Amino acid sequence: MGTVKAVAVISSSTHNNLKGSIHFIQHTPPAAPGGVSVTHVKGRICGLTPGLHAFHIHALGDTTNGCNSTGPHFNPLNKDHGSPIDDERHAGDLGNIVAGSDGVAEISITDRQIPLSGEHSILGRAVVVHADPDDLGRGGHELSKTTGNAGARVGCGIIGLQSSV
Ligand SMILES: [Cu+2]
Ligand SMILES: [Zn+2]
Repeated sequence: MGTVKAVAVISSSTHNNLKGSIHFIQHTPPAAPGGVSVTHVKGRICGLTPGLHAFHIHALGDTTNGCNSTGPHFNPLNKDHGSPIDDERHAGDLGNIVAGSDGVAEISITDRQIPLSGEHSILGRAVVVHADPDDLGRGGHELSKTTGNAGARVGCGIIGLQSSV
């Protein structure tokens, strides 16, 4: 039993006002291989355009070329892109967040495919927020099944371990 906490500080190399922080909390790591752990994702991002923005875990914690070097969606099970409630989804597919007219998105997500420990841990990977909505694999665009056709990566942050105290 225990708690693992992580945080990602979101910044942007293209949008000066875009910033935020995202907290990850996993209670009770899985007892056995294949055990399901639930991760709570909470935070806020400011400086977005109002409306829906795709929100993903990308595979790499590499921002040497801004958010563009964070690799593809985290996809340890080799699936197609989808919505968080689909069986066919990337582990990193967290759907859309919504920014109000003030440009602020409040985020509160619970997900079972983004553990902070074990083989498929998201520690050291990146959270990415996009310019456009995620079509959740249903848009019929050539990119729907890989990226949700979500457009530019406007902000990102690397998921780092935080004190659990
Ligand atoms: Cu993405
Ligand atoms: Zn995806």
